[in-house]
Amino acid sequence: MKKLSVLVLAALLLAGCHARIEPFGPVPSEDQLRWQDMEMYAFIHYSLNTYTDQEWGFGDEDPALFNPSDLDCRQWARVCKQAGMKGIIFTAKHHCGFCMWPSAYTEYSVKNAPWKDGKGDVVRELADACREEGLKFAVYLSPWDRNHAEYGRPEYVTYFRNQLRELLTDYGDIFEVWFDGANGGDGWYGGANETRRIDGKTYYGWAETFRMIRELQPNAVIWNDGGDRGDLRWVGTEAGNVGETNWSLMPATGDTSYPMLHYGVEDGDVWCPGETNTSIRPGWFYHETENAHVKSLSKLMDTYYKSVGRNSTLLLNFPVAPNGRIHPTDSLRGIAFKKMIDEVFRDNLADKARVVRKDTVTTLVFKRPVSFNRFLAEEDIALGQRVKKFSLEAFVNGTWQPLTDELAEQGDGLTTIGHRRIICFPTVTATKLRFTVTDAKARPVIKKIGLYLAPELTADIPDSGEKKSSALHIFFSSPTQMLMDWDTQQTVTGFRYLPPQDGSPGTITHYTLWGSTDWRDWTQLASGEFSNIVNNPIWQTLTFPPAKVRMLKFDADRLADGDRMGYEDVEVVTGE
Ligand code: FUL
Repeated sequence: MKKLSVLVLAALLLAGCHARIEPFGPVPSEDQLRWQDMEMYAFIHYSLNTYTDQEWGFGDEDPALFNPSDLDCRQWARVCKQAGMKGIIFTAKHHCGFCMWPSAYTEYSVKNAPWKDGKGDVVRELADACREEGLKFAVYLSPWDRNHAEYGRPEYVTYFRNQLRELLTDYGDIFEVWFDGANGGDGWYGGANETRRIDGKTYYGWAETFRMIRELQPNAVIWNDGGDRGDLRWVGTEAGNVGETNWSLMPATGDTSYPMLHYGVEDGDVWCPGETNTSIRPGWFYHETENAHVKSLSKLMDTYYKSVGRNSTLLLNFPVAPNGRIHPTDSLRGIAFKKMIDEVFRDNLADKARVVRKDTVTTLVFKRPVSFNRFLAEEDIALGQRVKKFSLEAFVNGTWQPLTDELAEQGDGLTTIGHRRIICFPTVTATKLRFTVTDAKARPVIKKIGLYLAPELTADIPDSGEKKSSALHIFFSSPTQMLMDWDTQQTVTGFRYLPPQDGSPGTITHYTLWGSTDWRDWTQLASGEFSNIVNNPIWQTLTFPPAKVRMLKFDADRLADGDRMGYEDVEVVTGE
């Protein structure tokens, strides 16, 4: 049987080859299914806040502040695409009310900014750039508007719908409409400078607004945090994680508490999956002071496992800097993130196994011991979310060992699968893997099983070199390739390698060291042999002419033993 055999086989076996399977309970719409398959897409926060160093504008910020020197939506789209994002949701209007497109209904927009003499339209440029890069496009339109004089009165709701109509009519296909729930109260409100409270459930008349969206963009999904149930739900936090138990179901009506948002509701009566939104930096908008706090690769991977790996999508924010571009640190980190996801999931060991199935137990049997540390399962959610609990065991040296989720927070075993569930555990070497569905609402329909060996991801270590604020991040893109990157460009003059000191395998005897500023073009800095390293495993020092780099690639061209590079320590020598 060919490659896909194991997956299809598992699906058919679990599903029962002959019988047509009836859906169970609430199921996703076509649009929700298509949206879920996007898995990762980007948020872009950019507005007057970018120029006032704020997270929330008050509504009286001067449009004259909007004059980027180098605004380049194509750069945003290219970065997002290379970071594995399938679409972009743009803050067309944030709470300050400033419109990033020349709305016909207000003067508070790009048309009164110096940028392009008031003739510019950021929404248009981004929609076009997305289309060119093959990305989907979507809009964030803040219901709360701290600029508008009529906010809190019925007139504002008409204004809001008029704006929405412009966005849904003039910019092509929109895959998602995002209505933030924040309604902070005080604001400029046309000069009134007062506090206005509204009831987010009733004031905006959501049912009417939803009708309009369905009519103008019938394939868009609606994210609504403040009122009527949309097609998607917030997961109750902006930290970048959803509950490990994550049902894609919610009650059709009624209040929504944090546990419901975070874990879904097992017996909920509508399909309403979670979207995990978080920023690549601490804030949603760009702040220079956060340049050294862009999330590390290990933090981003943790976010991936706790969102996409928990039956959610990941909506990852990239702020735009005042010059009108995504900052290089954010873009490089985003690209490294995608490279690492590809690397982890490149080689599905389940393809090499014999699959044995009995009832709800699936065993993968290997001819010889294999090492792995990630398990993946996917339900065919078009037929409903069914699995409540499951277990994983590895057959190691003649005994079955339970595998537990090392990212677990709840501690009540392995729960729920849905669109995709990824379990992370320390590397085991085993001849069998046993996956048992121990509790389900209905007969499980598993459409994919995966088993992987993720490269080791070391912690981020502080760089002892010239730039105090710049941390060096080290990770592996393959068993024989180490990658290192910094937040800022460095001048590198040397590299040091200390082989394993405890006799473990992987000592590098032949190497090549490369430097780059963009992950694309690599310059060879050094190549050769570490002579006598096996008999005398001491620090090896490479020196070369000063090179300006942001990342290094260290290839183990030949190993003394083993098939994975080993090291006790490495050091980079920076400075002229
Ligand atoms: C929040 C907003 O208040 C933030 O400014 C940001 O837009 C975030 C995505 O949603 O509720």
